[in-house]
Amino acid sequence: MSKEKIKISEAMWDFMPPEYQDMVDRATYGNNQRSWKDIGSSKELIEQHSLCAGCPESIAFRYILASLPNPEDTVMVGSTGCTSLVFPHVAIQNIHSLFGNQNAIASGLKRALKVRFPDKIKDVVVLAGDGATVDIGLDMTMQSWFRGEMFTTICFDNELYANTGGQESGLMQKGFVSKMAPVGKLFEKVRLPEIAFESGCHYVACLTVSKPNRVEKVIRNAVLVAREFGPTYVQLYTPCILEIGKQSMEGLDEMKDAEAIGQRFVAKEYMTDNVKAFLKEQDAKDKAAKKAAKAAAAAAK
Ligand SMILES: Cc1ncc(C[n+]2csc(CCOP(=O)(O)OP(=O)(O)O)c2C)c(N)n1
Ligand code: SF4
Ligand SMILES: [Mg+2]
Repeated sequence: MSKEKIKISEAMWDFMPPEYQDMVDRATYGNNQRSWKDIGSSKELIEQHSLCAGCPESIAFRYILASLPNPEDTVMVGSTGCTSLVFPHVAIQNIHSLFGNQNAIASGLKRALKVRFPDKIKDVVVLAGDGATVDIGLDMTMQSWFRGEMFTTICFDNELYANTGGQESGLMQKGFVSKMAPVGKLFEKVRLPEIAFESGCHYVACLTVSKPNRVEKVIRNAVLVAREFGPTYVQLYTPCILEIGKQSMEGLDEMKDAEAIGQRFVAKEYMTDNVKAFLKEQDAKDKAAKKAAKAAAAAAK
């Protein structure tokens, strides 16, 4: 991984937008120690966002983009919904797919990248809403897991169709009444993390985005496991503050309430035994690399 692909030729430097120049100078491309802690001090891979003020999807995007192990060689696949408003602002290759088709597109893309670049690591990461993942796209989502496709699926679970005004989704909680679903949800929230694990995902995590350390860890785990073993799935609670009647500063409290013991977003992880051993090894390697980087920084002072 390096900054090679974003480098600007000297003759063109002055013509490039300042955001791009800033990215070449200060983005974390090429940094093996990249982390959510870089947010605020280096150039982020998300420029701005066009979501509602305070929407938890925006901070989720920041954490994910800061945690990807190999952003320069990652292609993200999005789908229609609030998430799709953000992709035009991110400095990562991405494809907008027809609503619900994201896992089918990602399957072909990952296979094509493997043929085209057999000696390189190319990560594919799907990021879509719950309506796209669980309702309209469920067939494509599950078939990609059954086939063992080697990419990560991330679902921004806000428990409804936010972008179209608040229709009911399979991930909506039982009894919830929204603007476009006035009768109230008649059945329990679909247990997609468990279904994902039973459908062939090698690593599954479900959590809120209230704790950046946790988000970073699961995203890194999911991408690394998808490279080596097969499909992985991460479900993140990113409440739609607009639809649940919260103020812009109330998203964090909403997530903390939802992850309390007994609530529907208590953090959980599922993985196979092989993956457990692999991640343990990976953790040891990461710790050693961090220690070496610290020692090198101290020696350079
Ligand atoms: C093929 C197709 N069907 C339906 C739609 C209409 N549509 C746009 S966004 C959306 C719901 C998105 O919900 P979700 O995936 O949960 O994302 P959110 O907006 O909640 O983040 C729907 C049904 C569409 N754009 N294309
Ligand atoms: S409608 Fe909801 S999910 Fe969409 S940007 Fe606004 S707060 Fe976020
Ligand atoms: Mg949604």
